[in-house]
Amino acid sequence: MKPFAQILTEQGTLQPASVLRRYLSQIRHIFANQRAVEAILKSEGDRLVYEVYVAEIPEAEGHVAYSTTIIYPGQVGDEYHMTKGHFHVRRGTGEVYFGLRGRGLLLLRREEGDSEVVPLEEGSVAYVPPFWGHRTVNIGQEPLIFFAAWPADAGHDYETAERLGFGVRVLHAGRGYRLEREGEEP
Ligand code: PAN
Ligand code: ZN
Repeated sequence: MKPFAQILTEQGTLQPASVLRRYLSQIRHIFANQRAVEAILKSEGDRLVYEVYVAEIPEAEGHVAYSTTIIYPGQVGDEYHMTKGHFHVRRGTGEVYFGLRGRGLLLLRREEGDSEVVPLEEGSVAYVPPFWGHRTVNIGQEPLIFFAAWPADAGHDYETAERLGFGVRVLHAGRGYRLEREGEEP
């Protein structure tokens, strides 16, 4: 592979890149309020929750993979739009997130059970240490756009994240947000 440079646009897209689009109908089970999911699907048809532009980097040892993610603003019931979230298959691999636009939170958890929440917003850098599963939430009113870079052979394990959850849910409340511990739904 030869060195190269590429454009990261104002809108947060990378070219060339493969694009993954996550619609509500495909990721409906990540949200707590299934009645709200049904209501949206019924009234709007479907909804684009987020998209990921993944640079074309070989998934091989030594390479550094990177992407941009755009999470569109919105809620499902009271819960803010968010990514599916995952652990890396190779658990001992970390990741760096760099906020390009908007306001968000990064939810992190370890399989042992502890969880953390850190801000991710324009101009901020968040570090995902090895062994921490991670999910991103848009708590603002504009798209949350961030750049991420990770060891290209890390792999993505969505199943464990789905089974364990992230310990907290991020809900709209008044003019801000509130964190609800999972399992404490009213
Ligand atoms: C990111 C994420 C991206 C989308 O590039 O893959 O934000 O989130 P999900 O993969 O959980 O749908 C990353 O963490 N890569 O390792
Ligand atoms: Zn990751």
